Amino acid sequence: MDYVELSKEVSYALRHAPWEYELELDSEGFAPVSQLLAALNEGGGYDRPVTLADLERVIATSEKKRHELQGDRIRALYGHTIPGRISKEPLVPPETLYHGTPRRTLDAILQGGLQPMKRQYVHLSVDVETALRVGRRRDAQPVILRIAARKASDAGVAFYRGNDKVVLADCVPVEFVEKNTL
Ligand code: HQG
Repeated sequence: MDYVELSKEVSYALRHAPWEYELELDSEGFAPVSQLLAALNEGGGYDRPVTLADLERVIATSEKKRHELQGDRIRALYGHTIPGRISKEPLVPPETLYHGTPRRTLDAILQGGLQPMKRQYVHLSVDVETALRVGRRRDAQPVILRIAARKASDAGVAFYRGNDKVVLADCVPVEFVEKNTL
């Protein structure tokens, strides 16, 4: 079983295209595990039928906690692009969060603040290392932005729980964004 491939397909189904898998997500983004397994196995892309134990293994061994099993349901914890916003648990953020982005987007962000772009929420990192990893997906030398998260929260910007490394937010106005100088 190719667990990286399985993780990618589960993310694709739960974040971007549940309709391709005949999944109906509830308001928190959960789908029945049985429906997901049926759809994955109908696709036939794996060397044997995918089981619940395989999904558990993907979650347990992945370097990022992207998915969550709860009883007989499963969801993606962040990253959604589907229309209709998945509701997330609000939180009061720490003083500072970080965002890694390619150098080429810096000017646009310093003009318009952090926008969710194609996703439902802005994705922020709890530490510089995580932000670097996010930024390096698109640029070998990404810019790390420091977000005055608690100030933004006090000013009314909503923040939500993603996973232990990722905090979600609505748009972050530019006054709370600064280039990190570590
Ligand atoms: C940028 C991955 C222009 C933003 C990662 C980013 C993360 C702007 C890009 C998660 C902008 C959107 C999400 C503005 C923001 N003008 N560009 N005003 N505001 N941007 O992929 O945060 O491995 O949607 O800086 O690790 O890069 O898939 O967001 O560069 O946790 O689990 O627009 O996805 O996780 O890109 O990544 P994305 P992201 P997984």
